Amino acid sequence: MSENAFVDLRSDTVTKPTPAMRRAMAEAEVGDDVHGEDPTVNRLQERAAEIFGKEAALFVPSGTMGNTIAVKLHTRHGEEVICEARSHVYNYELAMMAWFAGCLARPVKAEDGILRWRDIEPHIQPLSVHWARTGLIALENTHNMAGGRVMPKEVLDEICDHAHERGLKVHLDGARIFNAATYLGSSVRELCAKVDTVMFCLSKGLGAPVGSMLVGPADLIAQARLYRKRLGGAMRQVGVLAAAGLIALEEMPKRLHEDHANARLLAEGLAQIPGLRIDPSKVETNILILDVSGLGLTPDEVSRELKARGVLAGGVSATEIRMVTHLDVDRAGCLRAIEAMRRVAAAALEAKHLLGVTPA
Ligand code: TLP
Repeated sequence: MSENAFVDLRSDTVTKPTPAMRRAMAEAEVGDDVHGEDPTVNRLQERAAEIFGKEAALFVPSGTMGNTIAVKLHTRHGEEVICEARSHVYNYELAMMAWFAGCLARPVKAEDGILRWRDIEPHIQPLSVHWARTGLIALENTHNMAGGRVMPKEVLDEICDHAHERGLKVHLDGARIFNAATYLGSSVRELCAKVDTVMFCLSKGLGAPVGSMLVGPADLIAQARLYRKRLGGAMRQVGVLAAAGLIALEEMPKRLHEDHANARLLAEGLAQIPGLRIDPSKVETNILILDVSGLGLTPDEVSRELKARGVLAGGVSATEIRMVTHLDVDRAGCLRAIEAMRRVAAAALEAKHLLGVTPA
């Protein structure tokens, strides 16, 4: 990375395709995927199904579309979807489950974002004179806005077992499921063995420029293909994108541990800075969420100051900013980010002192 380039920690969505991806894209064999004739897309779908140990997979343009289709597949209009209160499907998809599937989210808050069966069970409802029926449980692993926390396999399995006993399906928003598997030293196949459908992103930590996959039973994926068309997501010679996706899927999971180590390094450095609050032991994967309220600045003000010092990060609440490590940020970039934050914090605390306010 050049000295003058920004250290971009806003998200792992900002990664640029690698040279190998660009070459594969240029050379991709293509066909009309609406007719199922794109060999590169077909290979990507087959490999995704194989790697996850499910019957079939569908290439979709975005994670949001994958989740949207999954909610629609498992529910009927007027049902509820149980999800964690900070989940992406509830907070960051423009009320898509209401708009497309006619469902209401039933958000349940969980410590560290990790829902357990005991949190979910009291919210399961049969259809009654007042209540809407629970149609689906939607989980997220890793949990983005809980700071990339990992849901352990036993927790996921327990939810699936109980849900299935009750006749309920479980969809997993596994946008970053490879990060979860890396942290647990497990495979995505093992981790997702009991969920009914899983969406994962090729375009985040795995570095592809575009694309996500929805994986599950063949009959549901066939139905998903029709919903994708309705949403305008059926594409034509899309093998040019799937070619990058194949490299993302086959090669990139191997390096995610580097992003995790960089996030931990970042968290440990930031934890030393007066006015900031973060517990590095809770940084399990590539996301960290930092409380900056002790500086007497808003997250937007901190982001502006960081940007002036060559570091990009974004606010995620009234008091917190999020930093995400990825392919295009190395250890040196993380050290630069710590130094930039040290200066921002020192200037903020100095200003607070001059105004006669005691630093937190
Ligand atoms: N997350 C983005 C933003 O939308 C917040 C990010 O920068 O982290 N599930 C999860 C858990 C996600 O984090 C995201 C994107 C999605 C789904 C949606 O994926 P896309 O952006 O491909 O629609």
